[in-house]
Amino acid sequence: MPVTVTFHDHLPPHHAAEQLRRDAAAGLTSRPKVLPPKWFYDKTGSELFERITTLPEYYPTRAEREILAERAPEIVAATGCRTLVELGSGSSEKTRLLLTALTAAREDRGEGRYDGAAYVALDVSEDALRDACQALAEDYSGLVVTGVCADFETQLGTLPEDPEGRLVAFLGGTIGNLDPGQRARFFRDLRGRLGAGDRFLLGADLVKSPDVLVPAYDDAAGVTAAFNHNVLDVLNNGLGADFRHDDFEHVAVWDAANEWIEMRLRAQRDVLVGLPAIDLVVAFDAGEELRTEISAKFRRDGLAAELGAAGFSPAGWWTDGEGRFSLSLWSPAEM
Ligand code: AVJ
Repeated sequence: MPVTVTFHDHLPPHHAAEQLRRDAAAGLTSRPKVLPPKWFYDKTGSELFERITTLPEYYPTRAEREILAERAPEIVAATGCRTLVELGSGSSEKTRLLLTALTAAREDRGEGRYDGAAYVALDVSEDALRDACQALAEDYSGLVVTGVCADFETQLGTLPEDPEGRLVAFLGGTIGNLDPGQRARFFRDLRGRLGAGDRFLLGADLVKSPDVLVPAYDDAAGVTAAFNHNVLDVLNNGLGADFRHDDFEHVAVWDAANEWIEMRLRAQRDVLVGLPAIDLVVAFDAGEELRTEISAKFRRDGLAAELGAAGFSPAGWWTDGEGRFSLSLWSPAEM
């Protein structure tokens, strides 16, 4: 069987560079100072994140993998979909558990293992997208693989349709990086683009004791601290800035009112930083913090309320054995 990979690039030229300029200019002049977490993931940051997923303290990846390893066939059977769409080209391992289940389910129904079965990955990073799609196409020969280079917060309309149903998966707990307003907009936008036969599979980390949560974001080996500090290199490399790692301390705090973890970089002394590419000089007072990430944790009823408000009905709920992480399935509600 030939390897079939198609790419569509929907990002305007210089999209990332322009967004970085905009996010840095707005976030570093606001009070408190903030940066969106998407800037963690340059090459070094993506490698550091892969190391985080293997740390003893960082349970979400293992918990989600456990659910998929045990339940992928059941989850996929509950959907009947022909196409797997992944928002974020993700860890290929989890994708494989779903794809293997999806193609096997079609074979069980007498539809031919790969007849029309398709995988679509949507990601802003073209490199990550190409690597993920190529590897999958080689291992699932005959599967139709499409890479869509686009931003899931604004460009969901670029996803190809499938009259036989798309299972749109948003895994890894990345939904927790969006604040409640961003989540509401994303869920509503996605709902508006789904047909009656489409389903939404969401991986969301669950509220638990801060004694477990905080170490997951402040590990003993310091890998998460290095991941957090790396965003300063992204600003240095992208904007010609002169941030120094040792001027800032990694901080992870549990915000009990909002039920999210915040990662911050705290200035160790008064610091002046130049960002020539945006013609900006930023002053940090000693102790002042830059918020680099929120990672929200969820409850079943809260998720049902958020998705219900966006026009989804619950169609399945699975957790790992210790109840740490959830996978939930949602259908477009009759409207
Ligand atoms: C990839 C967004 C799910 O929030 O847990 C890991 C990123 N940040 N350690 C998360 C992250 C700090 C991660 N997500």
